[in-house]
Amino acid sequence: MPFSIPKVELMEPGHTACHGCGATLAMRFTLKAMGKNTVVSVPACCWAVIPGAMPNRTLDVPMVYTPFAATGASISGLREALDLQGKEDYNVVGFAGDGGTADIGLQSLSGAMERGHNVFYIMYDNEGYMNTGVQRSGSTPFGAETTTTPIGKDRNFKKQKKKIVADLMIAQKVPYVATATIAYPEDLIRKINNAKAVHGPKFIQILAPCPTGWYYSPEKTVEISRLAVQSRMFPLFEYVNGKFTLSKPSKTVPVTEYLDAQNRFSHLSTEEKEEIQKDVDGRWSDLMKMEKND
Ligand SMILES: Cc1ncc(C[n+]2csc(CCOP(=O)(O)OP(=O)(O)O)c2C)c(N)n1
Repeated sequence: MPFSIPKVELMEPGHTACHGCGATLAMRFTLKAMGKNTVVSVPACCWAVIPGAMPNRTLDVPMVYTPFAATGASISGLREALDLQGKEDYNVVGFAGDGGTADIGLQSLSGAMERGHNVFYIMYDNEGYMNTGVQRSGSTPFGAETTTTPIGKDRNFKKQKKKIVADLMIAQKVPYVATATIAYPEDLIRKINNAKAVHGPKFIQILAPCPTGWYYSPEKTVEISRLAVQSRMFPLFEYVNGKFTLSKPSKTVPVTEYLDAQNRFSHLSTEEKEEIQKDVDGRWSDLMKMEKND
């Protein structure tokens, strides 16, 4: 297969992200696929500080800072304003964290998708409120330690399961929905290109591992992102106008390989890890059924 990652760089060196930040790679690959005619709207999140302080900015495309809850509303307005100016060829991209998407921004996202604006909403999923100090979000998986689910003597890890926003978007029949991760940039870029071919709202959830909040060493970000897919903790799929396609990893590994690579899960017992494996297996068979039923 020919190398398909565009050479264009719309993210300059000099950003202020932590070493090994998966969200930084998510933005870099997203912009490579989007191209120069792109406007990005970013709410309060790590990406609100990663571009650097004024007058410096690491992005070579216009960027709007938007209130935490308002990414969906912001991209709706940007789209309509650009269309009125005859700039239909500009991509309007909301680029928000999982807290800003699964929790506080969910109604705004859902409204924008329902109104049918021709926009992209990218949720970079680092599974916690990382910018403010690693608090749990609705998208934090079962079993994770965060600063609001600290282990302590009560073993107070997150007891609820991950809220999967891509599933909510499919339930809402958004015309284009996909999951992706930074270990597979060609898959991510192909999905953005497929999304571009769909006129209407598009939602992509990108798993973006976070060494600071998942408690692992920064050089392991790509490896952990790959393990998320191979362990099926984070399945990759695409849903285009009602047609669902699931990517089957060429190599599969038990969830313990993914869990044991990060200290946020280091307190889990064998039984708790087995519970996670069972849950992952159940979801995988549900996704396989979804593909068959299409
Ligand atoms: C209304 C409102 N509440 C709280 C905050 C404080 N705040 C800023 S960023 C942030 C966390 C964002 O988490 P997430 O969306 O997951 O993105 P990440 O930081 O992980 O990149 C919070 C709570 C805010 N800016 N506005």
